[in-house]
Amino acid sequence: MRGNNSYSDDSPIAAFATTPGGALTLIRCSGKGAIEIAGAVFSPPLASAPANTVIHGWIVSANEKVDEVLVSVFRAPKSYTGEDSLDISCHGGTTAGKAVMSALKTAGFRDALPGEFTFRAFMNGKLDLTKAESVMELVSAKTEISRRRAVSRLSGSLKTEIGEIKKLLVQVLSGAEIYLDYSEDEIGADADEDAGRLPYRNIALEALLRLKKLSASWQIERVYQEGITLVIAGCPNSGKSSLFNAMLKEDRSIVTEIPGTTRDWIEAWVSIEGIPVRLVDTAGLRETGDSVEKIGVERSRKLLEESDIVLYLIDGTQGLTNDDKNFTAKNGRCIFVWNKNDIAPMPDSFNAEGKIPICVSAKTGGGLDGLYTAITSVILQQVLSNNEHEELSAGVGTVRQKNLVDDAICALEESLALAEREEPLDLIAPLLRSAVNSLGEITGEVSTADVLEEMFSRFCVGK
Ligand SMILES: Nc1nc2c(ncn2[C@@H]2O[C@H](COP(=O)(O)OP(=O)(O)OP(=O)(O)O)[C@@H](O)[C@H]2O)c(=O)[nH]1
Ligand SMILES: [Mg+2]
Repeated sequence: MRGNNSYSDDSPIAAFATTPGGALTLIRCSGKGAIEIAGAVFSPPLASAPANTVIHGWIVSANEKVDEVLVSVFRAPKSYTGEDSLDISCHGGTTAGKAVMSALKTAGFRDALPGEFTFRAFMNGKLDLTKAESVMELVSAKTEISRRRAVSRLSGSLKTEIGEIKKLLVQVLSGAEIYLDYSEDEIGADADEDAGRLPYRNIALEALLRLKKLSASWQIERVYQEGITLVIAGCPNSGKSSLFNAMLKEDRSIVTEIPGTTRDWIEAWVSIEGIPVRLVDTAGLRETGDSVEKIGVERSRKLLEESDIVLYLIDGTQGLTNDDKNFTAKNGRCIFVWNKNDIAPMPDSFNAEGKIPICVSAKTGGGLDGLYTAITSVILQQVLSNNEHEELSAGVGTVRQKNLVDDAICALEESLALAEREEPLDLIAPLLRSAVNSLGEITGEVSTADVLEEMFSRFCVGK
């Protein structure tokens, strides 16, 4: 429950579907009596408007014209929510939409809660939970690949995979239950050869394998959804801000020949081969008496601790300094970069901590492609056991889905272990049922009100 409103009613709701200020403002309305209620503040009459039509008219409140609008009318069950719904297209700017919304609320609509339209679509069987969650993923996708992965789930790839695995488990479960309901004599010659342990054990193993693949997919999905933090570090003047700007393709960070230019860190999101990367430029690492710079260096060190990957810049004109050599932070996650290669090419036999740096020129952009390849390969090495981009296939898209897949894996592994020890089937069957239920929760066939409310409350209003 939120205030007096709850997700689980069908009262008429309204919300802005666009951010006020653009050329048009779109207001979505849905719920019981939505068309009649909107009709009370609309001219001409709306009540008899056929489904899937667009009606031109005016929002009228207290006998005063509020705005000239287009209203798209959808009738239950053929709408996004499955309820009677309207999309009201108002004039843009900041005032027209607000005035229309105020008229709608006077007529009887209440503000929609976050994700309430999609919640209703789910409750009315319009989409399963994996699709509902992918709607949110799609809205917050940071790169083209993130978007494509979300769309794959929206079009049902995860739902299909979960459905198929669930079918396998149900087969194993019903096999076990038959043995519970009838004695072995009654089942007789048709008995599975594995009857002493677990009927359909091979099918259970196949389900387990597919579940493990799904669980592992979260690591890569998370990278594409949430991105990674890449911190550029190095001595003052090594060219960190220049590299930051070059990767961003924008003059965002101040560059000068004076060491100690960057004091406070600065960040921006970039896409590197489709992976969302939070790029952070930091103050050059050095001992300093300047109190402002000192705070900057402290912040740099803290950011280094939080980073997923460090790009450590070596100033080509200086070579490897003692400060560079003293740099110990997380070398495992550190990519060494030789900068200023345009004026100071890297000597042939050079290495830093046994690693050959990537040569770039932040000034000319030379070598950046090689740097992107190195970054991508480190990211993928961190999240994948092999070094290849996984094919775009069904993967889990949220922590909730991943946890439920893991619950199913645990229950299934335990049931297989019990079967191995020839424990009775009446101990094994409940575990199999629990695995089936976990999969049902992923798609929403089995769900509780509080889980649903928690999930949809993370959506934006109007979705
Ligand atoms: N020739 C050449 N000069 C570069 C290159 N990268 C940076 N510089 C120059 O090096 C100087 C320092 O560059 P910055 O990007 O400000 O270096 P920084 O590491 O951010 O320095 P601090 O913020 O002081 O720690 C500037 O004069 C840049 O123009 C490069 O690839 N080639
Ligand atoms: Mg700088």
